[in-house]
Amino acid sequence: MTKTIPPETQKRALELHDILNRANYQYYVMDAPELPDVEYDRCLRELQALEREYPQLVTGDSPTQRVGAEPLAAFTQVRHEMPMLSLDNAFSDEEMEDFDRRIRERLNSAEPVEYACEPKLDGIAVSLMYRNGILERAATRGDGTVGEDITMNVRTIYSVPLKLLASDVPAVLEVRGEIYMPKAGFAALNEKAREAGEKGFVNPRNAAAGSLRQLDPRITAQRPLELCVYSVGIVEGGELPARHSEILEQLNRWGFRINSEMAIAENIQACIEYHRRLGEKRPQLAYDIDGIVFKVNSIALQKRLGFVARAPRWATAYKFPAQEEMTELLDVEFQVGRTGAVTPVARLQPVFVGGVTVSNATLHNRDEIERLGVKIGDTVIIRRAGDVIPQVVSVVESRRPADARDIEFPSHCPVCDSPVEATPGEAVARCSGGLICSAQRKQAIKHFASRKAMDIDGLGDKLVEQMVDEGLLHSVSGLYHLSLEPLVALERMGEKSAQNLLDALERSKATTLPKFLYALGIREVGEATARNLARHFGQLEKLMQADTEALQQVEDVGPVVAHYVAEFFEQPHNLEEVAALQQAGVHWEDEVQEAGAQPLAGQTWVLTGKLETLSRSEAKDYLQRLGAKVAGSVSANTHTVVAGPGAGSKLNKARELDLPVLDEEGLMTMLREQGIEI
Ligand code: 9MJ
Repeated sequence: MTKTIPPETQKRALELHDILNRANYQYYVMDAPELPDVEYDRCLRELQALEREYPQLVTGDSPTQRVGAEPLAAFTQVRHEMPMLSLDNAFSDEEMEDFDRRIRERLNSAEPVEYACEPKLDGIAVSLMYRNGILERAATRGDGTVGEDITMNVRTIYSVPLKLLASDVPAVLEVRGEIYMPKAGFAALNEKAREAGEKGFVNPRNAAAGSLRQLDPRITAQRPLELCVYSVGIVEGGELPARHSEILEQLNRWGFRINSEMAIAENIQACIEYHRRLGEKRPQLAYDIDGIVFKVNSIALQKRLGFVARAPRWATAYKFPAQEEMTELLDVEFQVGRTGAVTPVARLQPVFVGGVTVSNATLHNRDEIERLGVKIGDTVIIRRAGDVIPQVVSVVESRRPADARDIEFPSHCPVCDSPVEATPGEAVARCSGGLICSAQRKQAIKHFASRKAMDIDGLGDKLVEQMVDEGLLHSVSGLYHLSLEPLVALERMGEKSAQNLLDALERSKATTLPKFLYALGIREVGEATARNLARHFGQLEKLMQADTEALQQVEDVGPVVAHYVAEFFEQPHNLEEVAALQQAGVHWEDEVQEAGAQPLAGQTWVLTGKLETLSRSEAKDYLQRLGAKVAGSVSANTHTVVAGPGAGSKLNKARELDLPVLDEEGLMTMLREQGIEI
């Protein structure tokens, strides 16, 4: 038997609805959170507890319903009483002017027409039906006349009001808009899918569609979907403003998210200008758009203009160049990068996409080829968004030719024939040839010469390739042994540019420690890390001696970076190169170490035997304060051993390894010299 709900409980439940609805609105619609998270959670838990006690309180508009209801067996069909329209397209400024001219002719007016401008979201069009302010039904557009009932899924989206925020709303209000997935949410979702070994979605639009098509609303609830509204359908029992832009503002006050880029244009030229401006801004927007929608702003004029077939005469979508196109995968080549990473590159039948002609696209790595299931000869979809390098996003399997070939990942480097090795747990396969591999050498030299590294003017990529190919240059340090004659003998190199290059090389010798470290091209050591390393250690020698533990004392250096740095300075050929560079005259001033200088940074000390003046822990503390690591056993990495009376095997080992040994006296002297008062 259900318990009767006491009136004060009913009242409290409604109060909690209001608090939570308003908090959702501030957070998800207005991007201006008001209620602290803890308070939100507290109210939600209180409401959940009430609903557990009185299940009759669980209504479709309860804020607790966002988590997703039980799965459905199938979607039911919904007929749109007022058809959901499609839009005509325009692809050029001229077509926009034609659109405007047709409108003014039909209105028999020489006056400019005012338009509302809205980014055209690339998502799924939906209709939301509110009765007495409560969301009753959500449906997809479908074919414009019949769509699918996705109410349970739509309720999980926080920017969808379950109840409108005012009481003066029309008794029946159908609101239309787009459900979409912002770019960041899409990237995170795909990242998770990839980690789980799943396929992921091709683009945010497909991800939004797939998420809404889930029969289990609890899955939809996990997806980062948003709603943005742009028109109304059926309205009964209430009046709306006379202009489209004002209707949107009204909808916003009632609880809906509208596009913050929306603007009003006084005439068609202003529309064209808006389209150009948003086209530039497109890569920075948080969501995908495929054009701009322009609508006659006056509802009275919209009514006079009416419709042709399925599209209104009073609106058009001025499209941007497509960011995705189909083309043929002609071949796959493998490029070797600076760190030996072997990257498959798709050679494509040239195609115009995202405003440029694309003939190559990255395939990233072996896992990506597998994930896409792509073969040579396939028709593929290429995406180029903003300045991002073109990607192969999917394969059109229905178009696969009979003679499509598998892509074979090379077992040996295509440049130097050294074995290609896959690191466990890493998607990237690498050429094991190191600097034997001319591809890696070329990249290392290009990086060394680049502006943020040694900044060698006039040493472009082509010239580096030419010099390595002609056997003129074998290493980074070889740059400083170049002479005029062989340079002049190179194709397209005159005496003047050869001399300019030698002068630039000479100038580059005076550098800074951060630039030099960055120039070495140690894996994962970018400019910022190089700067942190230089500041922490002050001198190259100290950095070179540092073990991984000491390296991790540096800001932003974790175990991975520490490993790469330590490994770099363990390899004899790297040490030879560094020495050769210094010998050739590359020099810098030591860095001023950051506050709390650590002169023993990078050193490992060992304490053994009995100490008399200091306790063991005091000695350890002082050494650590100076940046040393204090270890329990002696190895070749040990910098100094402090031995007191009774020292045994550790002292013997230190002697064997010819390590510096100090007695307590010596330790005290050193500590005092470093400014420690004992
Ligand atoms: C999108 N997709 O952003 C319309 N749309 O208006 C906007 N779509 C539309 N308006 C009438 N902003 C039919 C479709």
